[in-house]
Amino acid sequence: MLKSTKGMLSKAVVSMLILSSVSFYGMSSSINVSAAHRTNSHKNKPVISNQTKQQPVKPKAGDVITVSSFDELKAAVASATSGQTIQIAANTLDCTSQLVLDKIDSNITIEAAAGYTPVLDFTSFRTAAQKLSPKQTGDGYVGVRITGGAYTIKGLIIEKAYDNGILIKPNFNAANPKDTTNVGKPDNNTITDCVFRYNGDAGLQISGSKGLEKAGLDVRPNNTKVTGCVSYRNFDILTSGGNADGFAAKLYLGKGTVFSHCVSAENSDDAWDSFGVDTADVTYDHCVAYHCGDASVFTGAYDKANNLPVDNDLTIGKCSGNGNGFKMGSGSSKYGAQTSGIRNLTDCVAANNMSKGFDENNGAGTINLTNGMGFGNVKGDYVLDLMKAGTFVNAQAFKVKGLKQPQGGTVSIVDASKQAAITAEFNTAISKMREELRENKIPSYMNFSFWN
Ligand SMILES: [Ca+2]
Ligand SMILES: [Ca+2]
Ligand SMILES: [Ca+2]
Repeated sequence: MLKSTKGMLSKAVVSMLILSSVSFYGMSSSINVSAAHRTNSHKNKPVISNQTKQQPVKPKAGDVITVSSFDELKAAVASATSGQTIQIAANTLDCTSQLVLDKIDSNITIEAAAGYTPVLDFTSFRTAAQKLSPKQTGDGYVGVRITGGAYTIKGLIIEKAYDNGILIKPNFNAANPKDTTNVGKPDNNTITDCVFRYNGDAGLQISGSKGLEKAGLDVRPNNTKVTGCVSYRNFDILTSGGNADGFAAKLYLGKGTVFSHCVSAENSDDAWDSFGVDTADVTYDHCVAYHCGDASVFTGAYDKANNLPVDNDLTIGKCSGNGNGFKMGSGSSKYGAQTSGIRNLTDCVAANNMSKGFDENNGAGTINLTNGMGFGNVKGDYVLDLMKAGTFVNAQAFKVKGLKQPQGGTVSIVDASKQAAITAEFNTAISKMREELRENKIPSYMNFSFWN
């Protein structure tokens, strides 16, 4: 972040009077503490006025810290230690700056408190950032920035950041490229049951750093597990929609990236994008890539034409993104050699994307697929001719047009008599998800019956 942004934002934060309660629940003892304090005197951590002992309580491992404002969340994130859980007991947090999670092997959980679905709304941060940098976003403007490891984030809606909703990526010190003191170690992070929407770049991005690579430092994010997440209507308006994927596990990715039960829908660019990931493997289990890259979504015309309620949260603008579903790699480029890792897909659907459904994007490597369904993808449901089929079972498409099978693998065409029922079951699931999202609920997992 630019220094001037920091100053300006912290002034806004400092001017707020926080009246709220912070509670620490110990494993064996339970201490409820009320705090009514001004953040200007205790900017970095919530000071606990303990009702029984008059000393601040230092939470022990295993404690749950409950917060109900963005300032409290930031303070708790700064003070939390291994084994602690931070619970958010609020349905909306007004996020005035970036949330940085930078502890190495943190073993810290940030989650919704029971009965809440917290929306981390980054509008305030975005508005300030737009004033400072109206033509360009960047890592400093991401909503949640994870350079640390072993964080678990669960049950949150992360929206309206100027750049990514969440970015998992090491730090690079451009002034001193060999400096390793603050690079971070973005391994073993777990993102569960979260929603990313209306952000100005990919909803969730997981990347290494070009600068670190050039400096010969191998710090690529390993073992990111993403489960039950929905990423939709993200749109990088400043770059005409060409970058905002739902899930971008791309550019110098490490090992062990797994997406399970995730849906990527109506993003300006691709549903999933693994451009420039070298030999890294990526797994997609029960994932749905739906209707990405459609410019009419971002004018509002699509909703109008389909009798959907007006989406007042949408970023409106001119979009010319790519619109692939599962974009699994890339050819050789300035970001490295042609991708050559393994892609594992189980029970995955790519539907109604404006470009290709299952797409190698000039990448190679092995594809293991069990149960794939592709339909309505404008430039072909499967375009995989440079990939080798490992296990390749029950890959289905609605039409032959544009189809390119992997080497040694066969895609079958769904009988015309069965296509309407598959479409109907799928559309019902999408409608249900839209309804849940409108009500600020974390959508239920999709499970389809049409594989056989
Ligand atoms: Ca970005
Ligand atoms: Ca693109
Ligand atoms: Ca992309």
